[in-house]
Amino acid sequence: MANERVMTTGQAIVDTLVRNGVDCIFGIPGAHTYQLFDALYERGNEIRFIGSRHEQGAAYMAYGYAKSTGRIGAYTCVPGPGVLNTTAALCTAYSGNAPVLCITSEIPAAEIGQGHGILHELPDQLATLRTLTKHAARIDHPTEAPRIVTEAIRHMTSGRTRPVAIECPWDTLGARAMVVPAAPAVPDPPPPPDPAAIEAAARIIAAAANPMIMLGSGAIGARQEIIELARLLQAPVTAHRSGRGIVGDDLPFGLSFAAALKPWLASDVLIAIGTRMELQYLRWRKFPTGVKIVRIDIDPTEMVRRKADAAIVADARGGVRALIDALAPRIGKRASREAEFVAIKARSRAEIEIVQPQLAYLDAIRAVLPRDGFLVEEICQVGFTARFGFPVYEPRTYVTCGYQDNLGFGFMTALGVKVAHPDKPVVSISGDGGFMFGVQELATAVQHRINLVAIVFDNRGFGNVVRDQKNNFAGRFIGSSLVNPDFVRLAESFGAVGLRAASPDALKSALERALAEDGPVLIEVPVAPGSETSPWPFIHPPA
Ligand SMILES: Cc1ncc(C[n+]2csc(CCOP(=O)(O)OP(=O)(O)O)c2C)c(N)n1
Repeated sequence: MANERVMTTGQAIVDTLVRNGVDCIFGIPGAHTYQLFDALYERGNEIRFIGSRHEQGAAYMAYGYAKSTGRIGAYTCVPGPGVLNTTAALCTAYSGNAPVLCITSEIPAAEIGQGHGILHELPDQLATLRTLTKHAARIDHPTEAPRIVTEAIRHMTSGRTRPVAIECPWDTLGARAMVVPAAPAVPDPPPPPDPAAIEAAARIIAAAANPMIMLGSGAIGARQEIIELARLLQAPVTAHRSGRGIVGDDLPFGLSFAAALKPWLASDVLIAIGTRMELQYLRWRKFPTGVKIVRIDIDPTEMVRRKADAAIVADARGGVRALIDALAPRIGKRASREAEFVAIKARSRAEIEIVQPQLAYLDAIRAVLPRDGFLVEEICQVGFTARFGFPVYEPRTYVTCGYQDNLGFGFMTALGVKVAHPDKPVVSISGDGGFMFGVQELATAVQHRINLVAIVFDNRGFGNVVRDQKNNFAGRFIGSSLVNPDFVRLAESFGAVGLRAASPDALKSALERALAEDGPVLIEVPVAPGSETSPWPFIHPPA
């Protein structure tokens, strides 16, 4: 067969990555991965390496790359502590349905399972990786590398995308053999929608007076079809996190979840597309009497987790197209409800106006960030508010951490978003607490000229915890106040630009300036501790 040649396993892995379109890999080298890094050095024109300052940074960057593009986000790290340092990002990729590929090493092959206490040994690393990913495998010989890497990529990109991991023992990475490359991975075709399920769904939906459409990240590929469905039904569309921007907040049908709660309580059918329905089941926790649920999801297990009255196992695009085809002949042209939805949105905006100062800062960011610019949220007062208070216009441009809500993911993830979109503005918003989880990656931003803007809202504490301890524990504050560096000088010491903005207007000017800079920028926004209005009544309304 053509192209076969003698390669190390490291070379065979890198060759397979290149054949599968991986053009960038994040990571940190070590003795166990030298052979992989040497192979990356050889193929430096085809695959860019970006070194981080902590493995968690590399894995979050891979997550940001994957989440914002839908393409493979790859990272590499040493085994044992290196791989364990990436596990928060791996569980984020799992919860965010992101195609993240972890490539790591192992102790020498013959030592695995012996318990001799070899450098970086874990009791069972492969088992650990299997619990954090959709698929994990070990490469035992150079000849196996093309097949095992390709197979992992096929698993990752078929059906519900989720992270996968590959490990290769230290000595095996350097072993040589005649290697036959494999053809690039071809994802399994999505299941075709079952006509009986489509018929059941169409019957339910055609009889409904007030259907609502709910979107998750599984709906990202079906934008046109979903807008067509919303128009046909004159139905409002909402999303919780990753589904935002598919139906933009500037379309009459696109309702933030704050705006969608009231219409939800008057709904008779929920059409849930590529979503776990966290909003309905875990946040709102209220169901209108007699409401019927129609689900379209590529993950069959979702239909077991939360039962539907009609369950369509299909990709969003195929499923929604089949549904429209079945519905169109049954329902005539419906009167436009666009004015009604626009009025609901305006009322909701007036209601959320009390969430200050967060909303004013988000308005300032939205005024400057172009509609296709990226905002990476965080687990902070401004980030929570952004979920319902920051309008999103394009799919994937609002980057979240899925259901993990893991503090600190934002800034590191934003670096990966910017690497994937060098020509688009990328803004990360963090609290002082969360930002410091990844502060070392300011060095990565400067070294690799990753020109993002990091806005740090400094309220000198874990603000959310401060509020909870004040309200629920009679002000018995513990572990929630923070002593911080001067963030402007901190940024400057890394070689980044540091700015301070003490009002929404000042943030607007600072952000305009920051986006014109040729380098990463940190903008510190001082906020009086405890001064933020709680956004929680809009996210998790009282029962
Ligand atoms: C990995 C992780 N650790 C801890 C928490 C718990 N937690 C949630 S919010 C929060 C405080 C966030 O503080 P900061 O980043 O300063 O934002 P603020 O709420 O002050 O705006 C903490 C500690 C978490 N969600 N994730």
